[in-house]
Amino acid sequence: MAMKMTFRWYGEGNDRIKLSDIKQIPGVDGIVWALHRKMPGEIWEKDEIAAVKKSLDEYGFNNDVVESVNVHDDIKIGLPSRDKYIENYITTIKNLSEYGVKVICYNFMPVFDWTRTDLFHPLGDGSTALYYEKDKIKSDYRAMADYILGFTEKYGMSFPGWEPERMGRLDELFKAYEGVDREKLWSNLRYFLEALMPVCRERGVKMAIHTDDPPWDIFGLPRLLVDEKSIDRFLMTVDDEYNCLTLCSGSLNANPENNVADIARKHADRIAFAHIRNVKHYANGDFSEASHRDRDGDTGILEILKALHDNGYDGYIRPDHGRHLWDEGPGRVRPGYGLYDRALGIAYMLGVWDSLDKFDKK
Ligand SMILES: [Mn+2]
Repeated sequence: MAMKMTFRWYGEGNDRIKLSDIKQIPGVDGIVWALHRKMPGEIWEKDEIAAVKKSLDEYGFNNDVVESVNVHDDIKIGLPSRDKYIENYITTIKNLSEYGVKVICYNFMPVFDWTRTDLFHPLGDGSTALYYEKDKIKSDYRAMADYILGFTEKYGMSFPGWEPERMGRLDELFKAYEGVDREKLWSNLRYFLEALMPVCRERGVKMAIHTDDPPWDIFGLPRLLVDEKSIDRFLMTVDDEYNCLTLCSGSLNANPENNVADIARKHADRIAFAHIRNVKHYANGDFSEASHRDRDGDTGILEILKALHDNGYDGYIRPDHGRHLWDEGPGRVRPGYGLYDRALGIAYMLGVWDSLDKFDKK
């Protein structure tokens, strides 16, 4: 079994990139997809899933990986209503499995999904990338949310995890999370996964949690999947081959102390999906995303790929975010999800992988 390369695509009418463009990138086996108009907690219906599968089939892409089926806040908070939303989630897993889905990527971050302070930060060579300025994420969550939401409104885009409907209730959400400390959040995550595991086993669907981005608490909200120790805890808490990780190299390495290759080596058998992205660190704690080339950042892309390869990794990989190149300015591209740099990232990763296959036989 070989590693399977994938490419994230936001769907017909929701992504400027066409499946026919992606088809021209060498080595892409599958599309990482989602029903992006679904609110967390809603059931994904069979006919909706079938329609996406059909469009991917036409290009010979597999639909094995979904990113994301978002988790309703009531589940993360641990409200009595969580059982109803967990039932819905289970129905969605069953529906997805009927159309061949094998991995569901999700996250368990309170209130905010990924967080950045500049979506088009100039890198000095004419390209731009996502950027995190540490000083801007101190106490005023409203200012950060306004920046991201202002962008989505201006360009008519919605981002996963940044649904304007949810963000409109920010103060209310923060209040609802008030009693949820780190241990409570761990136990709510465990409750959720233990409810899901029987159906995952029965249907052959792996739940692959995305590591938190960035990997530290923000605005007083706890984050769980932040380093090697917490990942150990997560995998032991629900020790089931269907309870897996989405190893996101860029998220983890936003903390320069995280050695992503070590984590990949240690848990290769529980990684169902890998997001490969390079990060460049600045002394003051800011970070910028960078090209996939190992030496353009500090994440250790070569070490990570070798760690996966050495351990016979046969899961899914995708280039995570890319820079915005050539004509990919604001309004013309989803931040982080342009065509060109992700295609270059795939070429780089496959170059490394093919070389390891050929010259580094174990
Ligand atoms: Mn990621």
